Amino acid sequence: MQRLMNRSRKNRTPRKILLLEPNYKNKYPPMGLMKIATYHRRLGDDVQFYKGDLKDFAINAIAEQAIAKLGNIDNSVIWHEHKPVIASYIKTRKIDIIDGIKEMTQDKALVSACLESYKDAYWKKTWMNTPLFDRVYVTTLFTFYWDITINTILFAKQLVKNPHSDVVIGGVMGTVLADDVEAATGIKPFKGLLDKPRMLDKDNDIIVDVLPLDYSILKEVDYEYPETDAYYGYMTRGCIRKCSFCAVPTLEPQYSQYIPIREKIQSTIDDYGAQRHLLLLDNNVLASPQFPDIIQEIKEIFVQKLFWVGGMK
Ligand code: B12
Repeated sequence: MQRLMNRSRKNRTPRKILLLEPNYKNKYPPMGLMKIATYHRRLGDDVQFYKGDLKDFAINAIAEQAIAKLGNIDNSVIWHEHKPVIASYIKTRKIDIIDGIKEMTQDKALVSACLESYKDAYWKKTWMNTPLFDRVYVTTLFTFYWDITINTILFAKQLVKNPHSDVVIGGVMGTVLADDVEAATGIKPFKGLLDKPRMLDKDNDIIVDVLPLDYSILKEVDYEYPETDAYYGYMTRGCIRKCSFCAVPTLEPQYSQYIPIREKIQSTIDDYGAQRHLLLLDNNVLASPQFPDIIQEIKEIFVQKLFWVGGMK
């Protein structure tokens, strides 16, 4: 697999990838996006995660662009230190906010004009003319978070060049209500799991679903997931039943009765350190004929601590 990844990474400039989780309340971090983060980082792409107020996201992104331009005008000032002030000016349009900044530079007129142009770009919505990302992934969860999820997808469309190919939707709501999501946004969501090669890109064979989670993306957002400090995973997939009221047969049509978790936990420890809890998101673990094996593996990992070095909490 490594060889394939190296080959695909060659000759390609890193893509700018944004992972968006709509700003709904949820308990567990978005595992789908954490896997997609691992996928893109392994390909050498530049990955950013966001969950929060979308207006603030846009303003911050424009402030970043302004800062890059200001660096070209006068590189004696560390403009990054003034990002909150610049963002506040873009947001409020209050000119006196940037008085202090102008005092720091010899190029007052140029700096003023630059900041004004980025403030105008936000208010006149011309910032959308320059795509900020090569691809934006939007995850979805409960169908009762319809409005906030659709608004997030509509926002994502403004951040890329070709919304139809560059905005990628997946997860529970995107799968269960795929046609409605397409009607509301014009984008056809991915249905179900990313469990086959070439689902996101045609030039590599990586299967996203089996990748370890990238925990580092969670540090990029202010949102605090109630269930933190844990290894997240599954030890089965799908369900043996096909109840008419339940979305699981659509989401995970195949029942996998035992998915070992040892290696994933080891790789989380190696990359992000030991976690306190194990949170399994299985649908029907008790239906598994290998339930004793599942419990045995958990015991070996956590009770007997058979395999890892590097400590645990
Ligand atoms: C864990 C879980 C919970 C957790 C919280 C989950 C969370 N993330 O915060 C808890 C236990 C709290 C919970 C509660 C409830 N849940 Co629940 N829950 C689940 C479960 C088992 C997993 C959801 C999850 O987080 N999956 C993690 C996923 C996102 O990671 P993944 O599998 O690696 O992702 C793959 C794909 O989804 C896809 N993908 C994911 N994101 C993306 C993004 C992109 C861009 C792409 C391309 C692909 C992609 O690719 C990934 C890799 O293969 C699902 C059933 C299921 N199997 O999905 C039910 C489910 C979502 N829950 C359901 C329900 C009904 C509930 C409750 C309403 C139950 C109740 N009556 O109280 C409550 C609601 C709580 C609330 N008000 O917030 C229903 C939702 C139905 C609906 N209409 O929305 C489901 C589908 C179960 C069912 N039986 O139908 N739930």
